[in-house]
Amino acid sequence: LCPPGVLPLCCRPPAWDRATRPSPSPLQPPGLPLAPCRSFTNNKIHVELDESSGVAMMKFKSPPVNSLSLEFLTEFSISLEKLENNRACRGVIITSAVPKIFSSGLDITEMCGKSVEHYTEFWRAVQEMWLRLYSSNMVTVAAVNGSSPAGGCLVALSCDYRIMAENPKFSIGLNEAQLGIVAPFWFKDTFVNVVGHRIAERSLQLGSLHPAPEALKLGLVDELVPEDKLMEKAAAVMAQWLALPDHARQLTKTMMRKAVLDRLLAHREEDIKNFITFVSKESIQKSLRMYMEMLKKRKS
Ligand code: CO8
Repeated sequence: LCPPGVLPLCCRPPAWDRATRPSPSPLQPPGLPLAPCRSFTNNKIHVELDESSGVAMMKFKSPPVNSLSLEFLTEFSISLEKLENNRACRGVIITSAVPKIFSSGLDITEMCGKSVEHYTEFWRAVQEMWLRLYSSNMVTVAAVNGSSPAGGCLVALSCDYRIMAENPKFSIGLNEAQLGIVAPFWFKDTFVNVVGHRIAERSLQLGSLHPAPEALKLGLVDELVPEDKLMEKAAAVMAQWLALPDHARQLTKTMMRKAVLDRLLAHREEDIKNFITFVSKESIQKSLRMYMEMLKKRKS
C-alpha cells in the first residue's frame, strides 16, 4: 500500500508494453495485429519513442509556461516510469513544445493558500519526479529551448547532459532567493554536482538567472547551439552516449549520484514537513503572492 500522496506508480501496468496493452484503438479493425505503440500523449506531456534507435522524445506541452503543477509532475513521473519499464527505450531527450519556455519551474499557485494535505501531496510529487529523473537508468539529455528558472532548471540539472539554445534572452538558474524562498537541500546538491560548490553558493545566494552564454561559461549547461540545430545536436549527443554498454554507464551513474539520492530518501518525510512549515508561514505566503503580482504587472 502506498502512503497517502505517494504516486502508486509501481502498481500501474507498463502502458508501452505491447503484450499488456489494454485494448486496441477503436479505429483498429478487429482481428488485425496491433501496430507498434510508439507515442503516448496526456494533457501536459507528449512522448514519442523510436524503437529502432531506443530514443524517446519527451515534450512538455503545458502553455503558457510549462509550470510544474501537481498534474504536470504526476504525468512526468508516470511518463518516466513507462519509458524506464520499456526495454526498447534506452534514452530520453527532454524538451519543450512551448515556444521560448523550457519550464517556468514549480507552479507557484500550488504553493499559495492551499491546505496542508495539498502541500503534502504536491511536495511528494516534486520529490518523486526528481527521484525518478535523477536516478534514471536511461540516458537523459535536456534540450533546453527556452527559459528555465528554478524547478525548470532542476529538471535540466537532473539530466546527464544539457544543451541549450544559443539565445541570450533565455536564462537558467535556481532563482528561489529572488522569490524570498530557499532552494531545498536536494536542489542545491544537484546544482553543486553540476557546477561545483563556489559557483553554486554564489548563484544560489543571489538567486541568479544566467543568460545562456553565461550558463555555458559556468558549466551549468554543457553546450550552446543555434536554436534550429538543437534537436539534431541532442540526437547526436544521445547516439554518442548510447554507443557505450548500458550496464557500465548505469553503474557509473549510480556511483556518482547515489549519495545525493540517498540523502533525500533518508529524509523524505522530514523534507515534506520542512516544506509545509516553511510554505505555510504568512511571510512566505506574502512573498509568493507579491512575486505573482510582480509577474502580472510586468506583463501589463
Ligand atoms: N507558476 C505559476 N504561474 C506562473 C509561473 C509559475 N512558476 N510562471 C509564470 N506563471 C504565469 C504568470 O503569472 C502568467 O499568468 P497570467 O497569464 O495569468 O498573468 C503566465 O504564467 C505567463 O507568464 P509571463 O507573462 O511572465 O510569461 P513570459 O513568457 O513573459 O515569461 C517566464 C515566462 C520567464 C517563465 C516568467 O513567467 C517567469 O519568470 N516566471 C517565474 C518563474 C519562477 O520564478 N519560478 C520559480 C518557481 S519556484 C520553484 O520552482 C522552486 C521552489 C522550491 C522551493 C520551495 C520552498 C518553499
